[in-house]
Amino acid sequence: VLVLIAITSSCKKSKEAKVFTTEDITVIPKPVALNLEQGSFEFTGKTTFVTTDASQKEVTKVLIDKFKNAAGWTLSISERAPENNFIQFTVDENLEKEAYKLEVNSSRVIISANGNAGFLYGIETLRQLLPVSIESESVVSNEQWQIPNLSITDNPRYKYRGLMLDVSRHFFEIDYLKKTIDRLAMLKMNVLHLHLVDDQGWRIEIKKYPKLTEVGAWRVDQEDKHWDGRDETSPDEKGTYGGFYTQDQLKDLVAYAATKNVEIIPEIEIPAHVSSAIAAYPELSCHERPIGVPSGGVWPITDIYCPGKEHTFEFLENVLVEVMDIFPSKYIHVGGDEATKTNWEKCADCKKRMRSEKLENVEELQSYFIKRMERLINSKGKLLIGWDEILEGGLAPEATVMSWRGVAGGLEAAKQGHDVIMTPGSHCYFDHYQGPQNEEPLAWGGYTPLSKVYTFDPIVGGMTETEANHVLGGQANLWSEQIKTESHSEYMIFPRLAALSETLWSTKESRNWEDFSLRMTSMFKRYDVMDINYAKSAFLVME
Ligand code: TNX
Repeated sequence: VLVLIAITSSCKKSKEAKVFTTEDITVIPKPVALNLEQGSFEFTGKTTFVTTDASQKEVTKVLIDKFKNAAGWTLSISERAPENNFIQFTVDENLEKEAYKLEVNSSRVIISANGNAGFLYGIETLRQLLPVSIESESVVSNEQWQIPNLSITDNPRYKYRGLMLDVSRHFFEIDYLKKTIDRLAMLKMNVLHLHLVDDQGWRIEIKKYPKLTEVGAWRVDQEDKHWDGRDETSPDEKGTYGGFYTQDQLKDLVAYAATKNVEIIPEIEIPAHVSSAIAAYPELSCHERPIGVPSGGVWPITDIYCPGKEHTFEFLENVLVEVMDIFPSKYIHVGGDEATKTNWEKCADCKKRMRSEKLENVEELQSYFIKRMERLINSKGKLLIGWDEILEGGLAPEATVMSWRGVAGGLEAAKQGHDVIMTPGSHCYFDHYQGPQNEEPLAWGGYTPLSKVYTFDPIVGGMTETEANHVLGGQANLWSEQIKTESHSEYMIFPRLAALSETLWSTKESRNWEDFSLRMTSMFKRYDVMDINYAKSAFLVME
């Protein structure tokens, strides 16, 4: 009899609603407030999204596409709520821009938000509440598409939650950028910073200066020869490795990103890391020496833009006008890092400029350079971002500082009343190793495992409240000297981006490594189904 009871109860179980416990809720980043209730909601082929708004309909696509692939259903959208089994969108004007509320009971789900960003994040949370097989590209049979009854109130800790991709040192196709945007949205990250210019390649079409991409986007090989002492490619060597994005491709990418609440911030490096531009137009440097696009190149690279000549400013202004026309972001990043200024010291035009502008040294000359760029950027209603070197010689009045050499630059900028984005190498450099070096692919150096990223905090101890309010958020940087393929890029980004997203979204009080590690095991399964080449070495460093 006992055996019979056991058999009947286990048979029954498979048809019954799943019983959820808090351990089943593995959402990353962790929602701010969550109340688990009894019972569950089950998605079926009849589940309906209820909305009258066209842009909300766009947001539902994330789940509609998933169910189409994984369950073989075409879920419908309706303007009126059916009796039960629906997902309703409700506008709540009291919520902040990216905040959302989720109320799930057995008959319906209500997502409240004050705009598309919140609705999208509500949908992304639903996605992570569903079994990981929802990520499957082919129909999964015997899955129960249930989520627990619960209520969630959620909003971000920081408004800037970014990832930088260096598409210069190695070139990545638009489709990979779109895939990355989807994955950023899954983790409620909202900025993709594109490092479009560096010594090793100019990656954005500029109509007024076609040679930037005809010449500057191509180099002889894809190996990074950094640090090996080899001189630049000779100007007559024809490049075979490279690529660039057309303006139309970038506009399309920007529009795509907007549907995922991701802002694309372009970076056009000034005044250094620009051999690719000088290879195309040698007159932009002080001594006008012809150079080729280096694959890596000698260090330091001294061929940088000449601020002695008006022509340089004309060129950059024309470039930036085209750039600002493509990217609606209120920010334009102008680099500013690692400028070796020895040529400026020897240049008659630069000396003349320094005399006429009463500049004491080359740091002040760089500051003058950046300030001129800022005037143009501000005149178009936009704001300038630069790496923390832009502090040297005096900050441009409205500049936002991206602090990479630790947090000191960010701290100083906040003290001076400037906005700051924290990207310290110690926690945010995803070109670093993330596991034991002998088991990892070659990396740039450094050691930044998942557990270390998880301890990141953009607000530094000792900041006053006013200074802390200038900290917009943080960002991971993936420099790509060593990263030649998409799958390697994925490997460096995942799983570390998950840790970063939680440090930037969730409350400081909720941070808990053990709890995060447990939720990560479910995220790894999701990555498996999504076919993301994540670093398994993350397990090796878990305590
Ligand atoms: C420094 S971080 C750079 C990059 C390199 C990176 C390697 C920064 C603003 N500049 O050009 O790729 O180190 O980690």
